[in-house]
Amino acid sequence: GHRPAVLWFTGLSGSGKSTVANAVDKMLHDLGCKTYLLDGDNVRHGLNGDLGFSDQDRVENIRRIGEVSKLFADAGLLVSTAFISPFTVDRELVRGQLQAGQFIEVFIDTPVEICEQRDPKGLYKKARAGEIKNFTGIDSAYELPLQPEVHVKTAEHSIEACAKQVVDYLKSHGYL
Ligand code: GGZ
Repeated sequence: GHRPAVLWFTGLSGSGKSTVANAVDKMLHDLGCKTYLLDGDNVRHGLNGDLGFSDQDRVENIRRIGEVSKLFADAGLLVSTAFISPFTVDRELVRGQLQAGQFIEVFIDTPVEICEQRDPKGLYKKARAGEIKNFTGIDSAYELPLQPEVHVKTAEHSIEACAKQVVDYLKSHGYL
């Protein structure tokens, strides 16, 4: 068995949030946990298909994801979410919606220079060219998590090691 919780991955585009979150979700599944992963693929196209990337829309994006995460946590699952979630106040609102200890902030701390070098979807290039406005890390803010429960550095460790770091946190804090 396991205790329910929300693993809230936050970090820049290209930081490796989704990749690490997917690896964590698979490890937890393989350990026999009931899990669910929320990411851009299953949320921004559906539930939040009406939202863009203005500050206001990002706030609403995170608010809805927080509410959905809470429903899954109430159902007893270990939820992983992978969204930039650039604003501290919005992340803290989600923390406040959940029961004590159910919000685990996982900071995917990859320097913007490295995210821009990786540029897996060519979005930084477009942002630099002015073809995308309000791009996080270029012309829209990313507020650093000050006291994340888990601080992950993808530029220094393998995906496997980063995922294991998160799972080890869950083990050492009695979630697993
Ligand atoms: C940041 C953007 C933008 C802008 C499109 N700024 O690397 P990706 O492509 O797959 O991940 C990014 C994703 C960010 O969506 P989130 O829902 O995580 O953002 S937030 O939490 O801030 O609401 C990127 C793509 O969408 N994308 N335009 N302007 N990322």
